Amino acid sequence: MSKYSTYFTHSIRAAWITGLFTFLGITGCTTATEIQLATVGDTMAFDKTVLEAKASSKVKLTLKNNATSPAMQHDFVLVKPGTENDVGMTALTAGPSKDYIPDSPNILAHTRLLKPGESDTITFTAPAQAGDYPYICTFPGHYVIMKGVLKVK
Ligand code: CU1
Repeated sequence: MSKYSTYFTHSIRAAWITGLFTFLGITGCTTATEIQLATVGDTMAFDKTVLEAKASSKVKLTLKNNATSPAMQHDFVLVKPGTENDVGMTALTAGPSKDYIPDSPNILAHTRLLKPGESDTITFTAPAQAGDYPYICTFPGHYVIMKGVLKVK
């Protein structure tokens, strides 16, 4: 093997390794912020009303519905600042066939609608812009009091 071809082989290997590390950095190696959220008994309340995440970071969120009453179905719907009432009201027209989750550009992330005892885990990217992002439960009548804020820093 000539000097030139050895050099060539080495640079290919170096480029491949650099590429691999870049790939890992973009995908798996950045750990997601894990958030455990639950509902409180048979009430219309989340157990945490303030959550935090870094801008543009990966968030893995689990919502557990701790209710026992069949009437207490809940979800987690993250919305753009100032749109919680609007999304809460359009959820009513979305109806049960859509699990009261409307098609809205104001919704940034959401779990499915959970019956008592159920849980759902979602992963999403936190907004790139810092700010207070409201989250609500869109089951009819709940959003008025069942809400919290994701603080993006
Ligand atoms: Cu709810």
